[in-house]
Amino acid sequence: MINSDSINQGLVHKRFEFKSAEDGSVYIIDADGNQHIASALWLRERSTAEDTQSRFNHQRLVDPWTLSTDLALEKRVIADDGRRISLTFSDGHHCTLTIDDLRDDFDSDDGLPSVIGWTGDLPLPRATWKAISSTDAAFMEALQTFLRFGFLLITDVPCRNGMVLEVGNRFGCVRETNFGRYFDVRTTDNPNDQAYTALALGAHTDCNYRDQIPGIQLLHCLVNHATGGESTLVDGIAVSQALKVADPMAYELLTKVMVRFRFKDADTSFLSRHPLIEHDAEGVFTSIHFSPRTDFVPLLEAGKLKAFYEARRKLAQMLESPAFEIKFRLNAEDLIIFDNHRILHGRSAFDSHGERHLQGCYIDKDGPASLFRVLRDRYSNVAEEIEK
Ligand SMILES: O=C(O)CCC(=O)C(=O)O
Ligand SMILES: [Fe+2]
Repeated sequence: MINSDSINQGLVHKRFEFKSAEDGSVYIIDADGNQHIASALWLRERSTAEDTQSRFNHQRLVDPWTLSTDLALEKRVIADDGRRISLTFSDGHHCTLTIDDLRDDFDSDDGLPSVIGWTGDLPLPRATWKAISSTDAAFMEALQTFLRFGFLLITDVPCRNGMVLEVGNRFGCVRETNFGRYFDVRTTDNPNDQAYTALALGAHTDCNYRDQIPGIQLLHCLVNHATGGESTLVDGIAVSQALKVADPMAYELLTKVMVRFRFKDADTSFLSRHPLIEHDAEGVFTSIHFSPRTDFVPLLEAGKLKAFYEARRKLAQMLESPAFEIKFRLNAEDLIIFDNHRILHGRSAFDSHGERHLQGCYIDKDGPASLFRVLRDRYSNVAEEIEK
């Protein structure tokens, strides 16, 4: 990004458009009015000309690394509205780009609704299966809610065996795991996971012992006559952010120490290491991995180990605090879908004399985001009405 004073001094740009400076360079002015210089090679890579980009699949037909880094612009003509530019390059290539071809390059939300961190007072975001399964508009609204809050309660989901797969397939691709394509959550003899008991489960994320941790989980309630067994959800983004503010050193430790997670049964022996909180190079939250049933802290030097244990306790206390936790009862026909990299789930203990039966499955993390973009592009007039 360049200083906005350096070209077109004093102009306030509300629009996303092309501009060219007197020296012939091309600038892109983003929706916030920031001005970005665009090099010839950067523009050339994005050429949509038929010999460069397939019109069938939008994939490139040339290897962009073979283009010269000294490539220059011979000619540029910007349409009056600033939304289209004709370019001729020093290698003889010619193309026309519209500003929409570059929109993704300047969208920090990657075309998705902005994420909203939430605390314990959030009213449960909900939608009905009837609406979600019958109209694209209702489905898009449900996707939007899911992407913002990281979860959604879907009601009126018929209590059929395996129905959770139908809902999973609406939101993306079902991810089969060692628990099967879908699994029954009810008390069993010799449970290979504590989910299949009547014990309380504190806030946790599932399958941290996998290298590829399933991204999204669905739990569909078929029967709930149990006393107890209330469901809980906590937003890992809100809690991590609060911890970072309250105790930056604790937060830092939790993002650094690789914890070993383990799962074993007769046929399976998974082991994987993850920090409890992960963020990207810019410090933006990417995931949380927390399961006090399956984690093993490495034997660090004594002082660091104590500091880690204190940091972990702080995190755990926040995760179980009513300030952050939502508590509700899942009844028959209710289904919760949640981002297993962001939202922690749990349940209170229940009296195993009353039947409680859920069915669960996992789907890949990026399914809902992909579907949201497809629907946005298909009904772009609807998408524009959705406020960012
Ligand atoms: O019983 C529940 O409500 C949740 C069980 C659970 O944590 C799971 O199946 O992953
Ligand atoms: Fe779980």
